[in-house]
Amino acid sequence: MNTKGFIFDLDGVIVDTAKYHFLAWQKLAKSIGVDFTETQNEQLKGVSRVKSLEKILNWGQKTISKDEFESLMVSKNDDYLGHINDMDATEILPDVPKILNYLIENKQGVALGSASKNAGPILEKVNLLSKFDVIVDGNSVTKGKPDPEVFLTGAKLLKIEAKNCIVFEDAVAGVKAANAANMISIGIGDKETLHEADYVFSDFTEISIEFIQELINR
Ligand code: B16
Ligand code: MG
Repeated sequence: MNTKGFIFDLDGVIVDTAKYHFLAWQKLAKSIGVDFTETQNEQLKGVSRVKSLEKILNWGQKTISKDEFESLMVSKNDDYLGHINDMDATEILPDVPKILNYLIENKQGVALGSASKNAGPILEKVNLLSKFDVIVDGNSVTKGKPDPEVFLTGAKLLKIEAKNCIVFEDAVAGVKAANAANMISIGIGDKETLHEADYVFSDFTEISIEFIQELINR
């Protein structure tokens, strides 16, 4: 039997928390007199909290003290936590459970590969924690996406070679990380934005079970 490792990003792939990150960062940026667009926001997707704030400060050409930096990080996360507080299973993106269940029934490795330090609580809220053999999140890696560490750690914990792993990602940084790990990258979102991925689908409703089975058989 073929065993492949399927590694799922969280924000923007399993749940639409990418919109909450955007709202929280925009509010914070406004509070320090910085404005950024939805196109610029693509650069924040998949990127750690620290790196995201560094980018925003750079866009606004702002220099702040270390203490201020820390307190802005706390404000952003508090605001974000306010958004995710009431999340439940209704916020799981369409057809994600169908694909997860198919992989589990077919004894494939299933891992989470997220940059978020809030990944565990979010998976618990939407009742998906038990679907994953392995969780790798922002608390378990030192180098964020586009570095491949998060996905290579997932493969290692699944005990599956990187070349036998498939990554689902909505972020440019995440697709780059999957490619750098020598894994098959599947972009979830816009074809142009995610053009570096091996395959791109708008969402999981476009991914057939036949395609998943074909990935398993390779
Ligand atoms: P947190 P993913 C990423 O999660 C988000 O895409 C990114 O916008 C966020 O800054 C990062 O997690 C850190 O999240 O502030 O919750 O630790 O897409 O890799 O699942
Ligand atoms: Mg994401």
